Amino acid sequence: MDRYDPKTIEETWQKIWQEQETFKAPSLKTAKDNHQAKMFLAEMFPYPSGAGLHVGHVRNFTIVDVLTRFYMQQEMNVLRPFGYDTFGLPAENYAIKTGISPQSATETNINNFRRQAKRLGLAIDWSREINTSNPEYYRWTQWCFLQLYKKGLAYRKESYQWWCPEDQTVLANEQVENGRCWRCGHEVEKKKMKQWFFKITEYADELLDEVDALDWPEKIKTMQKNWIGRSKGAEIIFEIEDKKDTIKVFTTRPDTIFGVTFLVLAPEHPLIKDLVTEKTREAVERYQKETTKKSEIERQENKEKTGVFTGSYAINPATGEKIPIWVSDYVLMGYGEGAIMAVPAHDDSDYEFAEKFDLPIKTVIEKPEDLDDNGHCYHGEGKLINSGQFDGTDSYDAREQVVAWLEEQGIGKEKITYRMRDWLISRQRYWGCPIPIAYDKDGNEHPIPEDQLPVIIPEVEDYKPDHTGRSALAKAEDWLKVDIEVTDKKTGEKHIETMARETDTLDGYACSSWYLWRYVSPHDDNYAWSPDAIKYWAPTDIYVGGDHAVAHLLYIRFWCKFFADQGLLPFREPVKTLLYNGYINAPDGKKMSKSKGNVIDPLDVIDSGYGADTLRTYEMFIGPYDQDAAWDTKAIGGVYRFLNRCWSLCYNTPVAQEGTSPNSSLRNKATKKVTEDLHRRSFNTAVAALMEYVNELYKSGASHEDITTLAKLLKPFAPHLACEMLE
Ligand code: ANZ
Repeated sequence: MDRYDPKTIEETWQKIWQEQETFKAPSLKTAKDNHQAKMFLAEMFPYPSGAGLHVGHVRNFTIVDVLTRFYMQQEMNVLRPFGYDTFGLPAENYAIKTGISPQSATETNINNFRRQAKRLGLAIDWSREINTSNPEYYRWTQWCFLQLYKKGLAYRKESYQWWCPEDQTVLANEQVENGRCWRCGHEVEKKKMKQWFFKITEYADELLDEVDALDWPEKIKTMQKNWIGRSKGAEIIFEIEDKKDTIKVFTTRPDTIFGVTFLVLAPEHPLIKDLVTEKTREAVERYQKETTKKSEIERQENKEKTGVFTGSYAINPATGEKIPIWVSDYVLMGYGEGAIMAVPAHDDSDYEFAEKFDLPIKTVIEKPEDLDDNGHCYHGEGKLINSGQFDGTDSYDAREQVVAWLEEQGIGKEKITYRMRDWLISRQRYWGCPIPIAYDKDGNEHPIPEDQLPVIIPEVEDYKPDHTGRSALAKAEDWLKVDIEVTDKKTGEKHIETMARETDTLDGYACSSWYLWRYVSPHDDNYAWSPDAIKYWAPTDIYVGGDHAVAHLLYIRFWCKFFADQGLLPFREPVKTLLYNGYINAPDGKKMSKSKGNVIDPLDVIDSGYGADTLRTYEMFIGPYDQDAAWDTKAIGGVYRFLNRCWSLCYNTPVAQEGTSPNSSLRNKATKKVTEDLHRRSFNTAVAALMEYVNELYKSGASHEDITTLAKLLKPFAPHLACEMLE
């Protein structure tokens, strides 16, 4: 061979790896007997879309691949599996449009993804491939649900869901575009429906407290903390003039109680209907209806405040003054108590609201004299003023004193509130994991017995949700009926009752909340994860992804803690080290997207003659892995020339005699640098060091040993070429 021909080399080696199962993890027995350290690596498994792989996948997969091959070279017991996250809307929408079942479209897409992943030369243990929409897998997702259900951590309650009155269907958040249905463009509404939730809030404190100790990027840790959002404050009860009802508010600033000049309720607050008067009812109801069209995000946006007066008054317990009760969408029902005490002198939102509706503003915290904030509203600390017996107290100390004083009167107490809500998991969708629950004729819930799992998704003709908002599963009449044994509470007698299945499916994030553990025993029929295998391989040592900072990465932590509490996992954190990779953008620095026509297709790059080794090495060379980088067509040519030089050095250059050049010190230098760089995951500098090494070898002449060293160091990045050189 006198020319570097990636196509032939890559085909040859991919075939050898496949035949020899080169990357199969050692069996538990072998692994335990050889006393080598274990290393469990994984990428965030992909959603196999019809569009196939993109360059972002390649970066993500190659990081894991380089580390996998590196740790194999370091003689560790390495587990590097692969899988597909296959439930979700795209396949369902495609089915609604074309009639092609999600089952069959998914299979086609997986086959395509697998073929593409193989063409990258990934060092994957293919015997461990998993697919979340395979009944062999989702049987255990349903089992996980039942474990949470048994402990009261999966429950149903009424909640609002987007609804398109034109299409008569429930919509997911991402199907609502600017307040309109993505399909027909009709304005959407919120509809109250009974939905399933996971009680993630039960673990809020632990999820928060254990973030700091994780070997995860700081920015992800901060995002998780903010998402959980623990706030220490107080719950204060306000009496309503001429009414028995009271209003409870949550505040982080009880020290400002003397400055409360009005109350504001969220438009969904259940008390509103009792507070309105004949004069205000119509305006209030109109306002409530308007609000249902807005998402929480829109409501929190900084825009002009809106609201209506209820017509009723509350009493400020500190001053005894009568204060008006208003309704506004800047107060959210799902946070705190869904009601606030407004302190316009010291809170920005309240200030804007008071200005707009001409409500009184009363200063109760003294602003430091030298403070030049130009603003109208001082949120800092200072001495209390206009606050009766608390005048002169430092605001920070006053928080506790005011709460103690209110507590004596039975109208206040300390309270911790979290921004994080319970995890809404119901989807009125066909293409998801069926929730293993049935309802008797009185509507009572019954879990499907574990020995009747999996609840398999039935085939249907039409994938559209039905007109009551239920998923297309509701149309599978035979499937809907299920016989379940029940025990009569009074007599203790057992009998079989025919019930109706739940037609909601689980949020796809439920399926990915435990897949890392399935990898240790992917085809086990007796366990979701085998106890021996989980003990040896888990937790995951290195997990690589570039998305899902607060959703998926919080959910796997929640499930891990839950299953640890059930004695089913011997660890409380699922991922030791998290690497969060940056995105690859188009050459102009913009996000790649089909509509902009700037997408680089990795297979095009490979097939243009560069080959997978060049693509892989280029994507590791493009910049630090955790930063975004722009595709550079010239630079990939440079990487190709570099691999060509490696090849020529091996095949076309007269081999130098060992000992005739200063090779051994060069060899040691290159080995040390590349190894250290890989240990600290500085992939781009490792490639740069290899380029430098090759330049040196061209000058000094390369011996067999030099070329062997070069090939070994090159192998994690350009494995096909390196294997060929080693041969
Ligand atoms: C009075 C007050 C005075 C407040 C002041 C702040 C400053 P964090 O820290 O985010 O937890 N609040 C409470 N419930 C709310 C809801 N459902 N929707 C919107 N706002 C709500 O914020 C807690 C503060 O946010 C609470 O303290 C309350 O306003 C507001 F000088 O009460 B505060």
